[in-house]
Amino acid sequence: MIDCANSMLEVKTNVDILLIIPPFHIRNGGGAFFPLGLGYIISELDLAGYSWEVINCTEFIETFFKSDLEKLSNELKKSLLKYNPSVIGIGPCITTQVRALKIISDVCNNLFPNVPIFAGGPLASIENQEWFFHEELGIKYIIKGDGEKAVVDAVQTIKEGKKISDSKFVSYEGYSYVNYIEDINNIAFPYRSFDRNNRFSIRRSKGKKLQAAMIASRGCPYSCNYCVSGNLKYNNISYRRRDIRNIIDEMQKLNEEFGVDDIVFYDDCFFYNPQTVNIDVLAFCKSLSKRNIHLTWQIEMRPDVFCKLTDDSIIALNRSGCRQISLGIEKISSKGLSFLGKKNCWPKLSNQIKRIKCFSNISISATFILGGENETVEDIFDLIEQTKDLQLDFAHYNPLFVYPGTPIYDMVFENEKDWVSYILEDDLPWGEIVYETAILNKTKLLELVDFAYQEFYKNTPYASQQMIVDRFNLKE
Ligand code: B12
Ligand code: SF4
Repeated sequence: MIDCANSMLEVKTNVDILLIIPPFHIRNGGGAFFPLGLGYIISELDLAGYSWEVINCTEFIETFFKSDLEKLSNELKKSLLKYNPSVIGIGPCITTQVRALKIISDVCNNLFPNVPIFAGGPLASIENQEWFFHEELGIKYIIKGDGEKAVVDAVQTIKEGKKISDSKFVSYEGYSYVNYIEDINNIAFPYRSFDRNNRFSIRRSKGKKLQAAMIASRGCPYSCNYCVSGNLKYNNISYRRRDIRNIIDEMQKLNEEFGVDDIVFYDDCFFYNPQTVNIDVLAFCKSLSKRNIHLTWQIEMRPDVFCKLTDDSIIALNRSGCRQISLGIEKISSKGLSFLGKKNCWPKLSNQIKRIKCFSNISISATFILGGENETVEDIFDLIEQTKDLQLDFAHYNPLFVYPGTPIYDMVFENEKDWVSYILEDDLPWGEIVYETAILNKTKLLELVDFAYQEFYKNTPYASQQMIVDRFNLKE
């Protein structure tokens, strides 16, 4: 009996590619769903007829505390031993995952010394950060930029018995290739499963509603000083948008085939152009209304674009199911905004929010950044007071974080490698680099973030809701 059980355990599944999703350190306001980028890659693998399996490390741990990292190592080993992969792909990788990525790469390199391993995602696509994968993680190959065609080609190359470096889409020391799909309408929709409880690309069940995430564009045409998205340029082009028809086809498919009735668009800029925003909004809403699909949706918008919305556009958005607009306001003072590389449209913004609340059901949420060059505690108190007057439904506060690949990184660090030792030596496990000054250090900024949440939510109807209390760490 025992022998039989052991031999059954030893049966391994052959798979063309094993995909490993690195975990997050979940902190207040955070969460994780199946990454769309990987969903896109899986669809292309399916079309090409390659087999794949996913090990989703967000299912093993939710923090990067030492005990959780040990658990990650153990659980990953157990899962990996079930497979016999031809190639391993790790990603999407982002900077905050350094601690977890070190463990994942160690475990993979030890268990599969002869299997080609590559990594991809935003961190792999940042210029001058290849060294992190090669030197810190011992991963020889990375896929920069759009992964769909590159991953398929890499698998095909291996299956043909060649070396992974024979694929021109894969970068390694001494060779760099940035993948870029010019027409993103030609990419298959991301893989989703029909099962309501399945983890594939369904964001969450919201009461009776089933919520999924979508992305209608790639990148951002702006380049704010603190943000990676706008500074990731593939072939010098930073923004591509799907056609309206293609976007609505995916919405319809989600609604009709999967029963999704609420969509969160994770685009950096869904409507990005202040000059044409009303034409763009009306065209999108008209096409959506014509399809007669009954779902609600939410988008993110830049405040300068939002301020240009006319009454007609607001009515059209409301009628076609837009239930929330999330604004990246970040700061209110001109000094603070100019440090972040953003425009000030403050006086118009507060009127526009009031106008929208007056004659639509659209909720408005906004993000704010605390900290920055010469910012004082008084500046932050002012910001918090002003955010309370804005009639926002939700507010999110974060300290200013420093990411490699951004102008603010170059102001803070001398060397493109310094961020890794900072993160590994930091007393907090979350993998973030807080922008500190002589006036506002990390501890003070984090205290102020907590204070901002307390202040904003204390007089709102949400203050008594357990989910909000837990999520924003509110004191009851
Ligand atoms: C949705 C999203 C989230 C979701 C999480 C998604 C999830 N999986 O659970 C949430 C809201 C939780 C989130 C959180 C965070 N996020 Co985020 N997020 C995004 C966002 C807006 C969209 C991602 C997406 O779907 N893109 C669309 C797909 C198609 O693109 P993609 O992911 O890049 O995938 C392509 C390639 O990268 C590649 N690829 C992807 N995966 C893989 C894997 C392999 C093996 C290969 C080869 C290739 C490959 O191929 C894909 C298809 O072409 C991006 C911005 C952006 N525009 O991408 C930021 C972004 C990824 N996030 C970022 C950050 C910084 C964070 C946070 C740290 C923010 C914060 N300070 O709280 C947190 C981290 C979470 C935590 N708890 O600590 C940064 C990452 C930058 C970096 N330095 O690495 C980005 C780029 C935003 C930015 N403006 O700078 N995020
Ligand atoms: S903050 Fe927003 S607008 Fe600015 S570069 Fe990033 S995604 Fe674009």
